[in-house]
Order: sequence, then structure tokens, then C-alpha cells
Amino acid sequence: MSEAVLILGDQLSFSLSSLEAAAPDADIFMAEVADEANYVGHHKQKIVLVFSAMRHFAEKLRAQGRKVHYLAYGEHAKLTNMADVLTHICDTLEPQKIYVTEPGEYRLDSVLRGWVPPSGTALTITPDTRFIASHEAFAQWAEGRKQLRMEYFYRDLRRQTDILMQDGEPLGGQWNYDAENRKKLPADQIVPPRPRRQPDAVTAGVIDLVAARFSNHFGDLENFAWPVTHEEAEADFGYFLDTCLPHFGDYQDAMKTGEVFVYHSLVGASLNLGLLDPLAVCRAAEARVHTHQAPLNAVEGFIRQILGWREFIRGVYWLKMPDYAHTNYFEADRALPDFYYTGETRMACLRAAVEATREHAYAHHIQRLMITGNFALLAGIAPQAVNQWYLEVYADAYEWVQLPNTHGMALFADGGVVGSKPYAASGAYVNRMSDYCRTCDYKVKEPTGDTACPFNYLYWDFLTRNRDKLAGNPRMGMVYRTLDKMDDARRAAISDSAAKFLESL
Ligand code: FAD
Ligand code: DLZ
Repeated sequence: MSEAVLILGDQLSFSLSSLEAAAPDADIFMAEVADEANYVGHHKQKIVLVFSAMRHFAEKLRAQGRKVHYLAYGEHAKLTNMADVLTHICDTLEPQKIYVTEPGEYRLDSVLRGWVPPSGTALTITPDTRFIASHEAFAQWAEGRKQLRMEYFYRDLRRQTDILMQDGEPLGGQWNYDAENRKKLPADQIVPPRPRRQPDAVTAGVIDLVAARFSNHFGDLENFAWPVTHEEAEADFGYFLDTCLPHFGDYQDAMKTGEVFVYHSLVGASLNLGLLDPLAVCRAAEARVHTHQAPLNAVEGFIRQILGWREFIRGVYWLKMPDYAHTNYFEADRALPDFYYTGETRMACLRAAVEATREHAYAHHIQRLMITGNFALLAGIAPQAVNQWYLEVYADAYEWVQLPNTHGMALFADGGVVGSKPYAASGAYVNRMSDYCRTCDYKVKEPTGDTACPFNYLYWDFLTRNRDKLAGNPRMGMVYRTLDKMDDARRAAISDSAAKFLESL
């Protein structure tokens, strides 16, 4: 009986369930197709990363003695999408069985589930077991809960995996050390440089391909340094453990001019492709506490991002799709300003976030949430436009993780599924966590007027515009009491400054 396996571009794991389900002599197919490369205008570096990592993985499988059919971009022009590829597999091989691990995105999942195999062939979609919680486990946890909160899910997964636990209790006596993780980066603190990597021949070939075929996509290619193999991903993660993890907690929320990566791990892109395993990453970080190589606040903070946020976000996506993507709690409808692509804005913080994004297909979490995300929230930009931008511009972006983060966490467009209140902030927050305001054209201490930081009046204007939706939220009581104490002249100045600024977008 002949069998085939289709491996998607973000399924580059040897333990993939489709590979385990199929016979060892099954024919393996991997395909670079136009629809996946173009369903949004992915950053050029993301396409290089996915294609190069796919090509390296195919070579590894071949070296293990597997039969791999690799359809490179442009060499099979008629195969534009994954349904075409499945049909091509049937035409060339007439397999009785085709296995594919469930795609990470609802869009592609619908394509595969909607594909009708020819008679004599059965398509089996296997679960993606590269996560700690299955869809069923998340749905069971969510069942009957009024609100889904990451913290409680995270605690359950800590207990389940026994990570950072001691005799059934959280190590150190606390579940969460977030309160210790909000330091500003001191001006004289030297952040270690990231190791540079010269592209090998495979990556260099893909860079040429992307430069030629995707020249209209956003982003620079010059700084491409993403790991494209399991070994490179492990090496970079090892560097993070040794050099950055000890400071990860303290400076997790810090931003600084010229420091794109601060002490962040950059493991998101590798985890999402399957080059790293999330549980192994958490256990390797946990070991650093026991060997006293990193403090508990850093290690817990890092593990919470992966065991907590990453798993929770994926659970929300599959529980709530497809309706989730169409909610718009604040009825926001403004177009995305051009500066999200050009970086041409007088706001230093936004400029830094967009420039990092263009140069590295990366910005760290606080830049995504509190700079570009906060601006989109306060300015009332249409969620679909914002979601599309985030899906396009980051090397680690796939809808299952991007959408709940953008739509839910940053924009509160889901009305409170991911977060209990909007992450709205004025310029004071940016000033507290960064040095951007020192060189900005705008004045962070001015509340209104042409030279005031736009975050200041946009913040109060957002709260005023959305009073009916937010004033009843118990976590917003204090800000509304402050707003209510403002006199009419102050409120009019806020409204005028906001209207003028928004008009200028
Ligand atoms: P670190 O800061 O070093 O964190 C370690 C790891 O924890 C990350 O690699 C990631 O796997 C995980 N993690 C941390 N925060 C989250 C989170 N909120 N949700 C899920 N996983 C998390 N992450 C993506 O992987 N893809 C995206 O497309 C994406 N889009 C985002 C959009 C917005 C608006 C926001 C606010 C966050 C988004 N995130 C996304 C989450 C987070 O910002 C990135 O995972 C992180 O910045 C990646 O950098 P890093 O690998 O250096 O992570
Ligand atoms: C992101 C991406 C890109 C750019 N190209 C391909 C491709 O040509 N072939 C492929 O199999 N996968 C690609 N991917 C990853 C898919 O988009 C990803 O598997 C789905 O979005 C599901 O997460």
C-alpha cells in the first residue's frame, strides 16, 4: 500500500505526527507555493526563513533515508496552493493514504478539510502534537468559565508538567514574578550583541529568489540572521541561556534606542517553525535556576511566556475561530497610517519599532503591544488592517498566534476574551520604560497641543469615546475617576488635539 505525507512550511519537526502515523517508506512532499507565499505580503525575511528552513529539513529527511519530493518555488507554476499539491500527489503517486498534520491556521485548515480526494485515496489530518495542550484539553479547561485568564491556565500547565514546582507548590512560593520584571534599562547597561551568521549556500540561493520574486514585499534582506536548521536554533538558544536569560526578567519590558533585541530570546520564529520544542526550551530554562545560573524571576518570566502565553493564545484561537476574527468591539474603522510601512513619523518610539521591524522582521513584545499596538488601539484603526500588518511583518507571524495577540491583547477588539482590560497607555508609560522620549520631536510632559506627545491626548480621547464600553469595567474605575475630575477646558483641549492629529493621519 503506498502512502504519502504532506509537510507544511511550519511543520519542520522530526516528531511530526503525520510522519509518525505514516509508514517509514512513505513518499514525503514539501512544496513552496504561491498562495502560501502571498496570502499576505510577508516580510521578505520571513519568506527566506520558511523556504530555507524547509529546504534544509528536506535534506535532513533525505539523509535519514526518507523519500522526499521537494517542489521548489516557480518550478511547478501550476501548483499554486495546497489543494493543487494534494491533487498532484494523487496524480503522480496514486497513494491509498495521504497524511498531513493539521495546519496552524484556520484558513489553510479549511482548504485541506474541503479538498475531496479521488476515489481510492483517503486523507488523514493528524493533530499537531508539538504543543503542550491539545485542543481538547484547552476546550475542557475553558468549559464553564466566565472568563478565560492566562494565569490560571498557566498554573495548571505548571502542575501538569511539574515545571518550576516543588512538592506540589510553585518554586519560590509564588506563581508569577511579573512585578519584579518592569525595570528600565540603565543608560550605561551594555546589552550583549547577537551572534551574526553568514547565510549558507541554500539560504543565499533563497535570498536571491526572494529579492527577484518578492521585491514588492515589505522589509530588508540585508540583516537576515534567523536560524534555519535545528542545530542553528539550538546554538542561538544556548547563547540566549548563557548571555541573556539572567537579565530577561528585569528588562523584559524595557525599550532603548538602538537596542532591537534587548535580552529577548528570539526563539519565537524557531518554535513556530518546529526547529525548537517548547517543552524542551522550558526545561532547559528551568535547569538554569537549579544550577544558579539565572534568577527565578527571569526563568519564571521566560517560561510563563511559552508555557503560559503561547499555549493559552493557541487555545483561544482554535476555541474561538472563525467568528473571533470578525469582532470589532470598539467599531474602529480608521485606515492604517502609511508610517507602519515607511517609518516616517515624528514619534521616535513608533519610528524605532517600525525600523526594527523592517530591518529584522522583529520587534519585541512591548514594542508590539505598547507602541504599534497601543497606537492602533488609541487611534481607532480597523482591526482587520492592523491584524494584516502584524501577520505580514514578523518572522514569527502565523495567524494562530498573531491574531489573539493583535485582535485580543493589543486592540481589545474581542471585547475581553484575551485580556481583562485594554492595554491603553499614555506617553508616561513609554517614557518610564524607554529612552525614546528624550530624542522625540514631541514633548512627553505636555498633555495637549501641537508639540505634545500624541499618546497623551489620544489616550484620554480613546477613554472618552469608549466610555459606554469601558467605564463599567472594574479595572478601569480609577482612570475614569481621573477623567471625570478634568475641567471642561482640559477635556475640550484633548478632544481638539486628538481630532487634529487623527485628521492629519
Ligand atoms: P521572548 O520575549 O523572548 O519570549 C519567549 C517566547 O515566549 C516567544 O518566543 C514566544 O514563543 C512566547 N511568547 C511570548 N509572549 C507571547 C504571547 N503573547 N503569545 C504567544 N507567545 C508568546 N508571537 C508570535 O510568535 N507570533 C506572532 O505573530 C506574534 N504577534 C504578536 C502581535 C502582537 C500585537 C503582540 C502584542 C504580541 C505578538 N506575539 C507574537 C507575542 C510576542 O510578542 C512574540 O512571541 C515575541 O515578541 C517574540 O520574540 P522572542 O522570541 O524574542 O520572545
Ligand atoms: C509562511 C509560509 C510561506 C511563506 N510559504 C509556504 C510555502 O510555500 N509552503 C508551505 O508549505 N508553507 C509555507 N508557509 C507556511 C504556511 O503558511 C503555514 O503552514 C500555514 O500558514 C499554517 O500555519
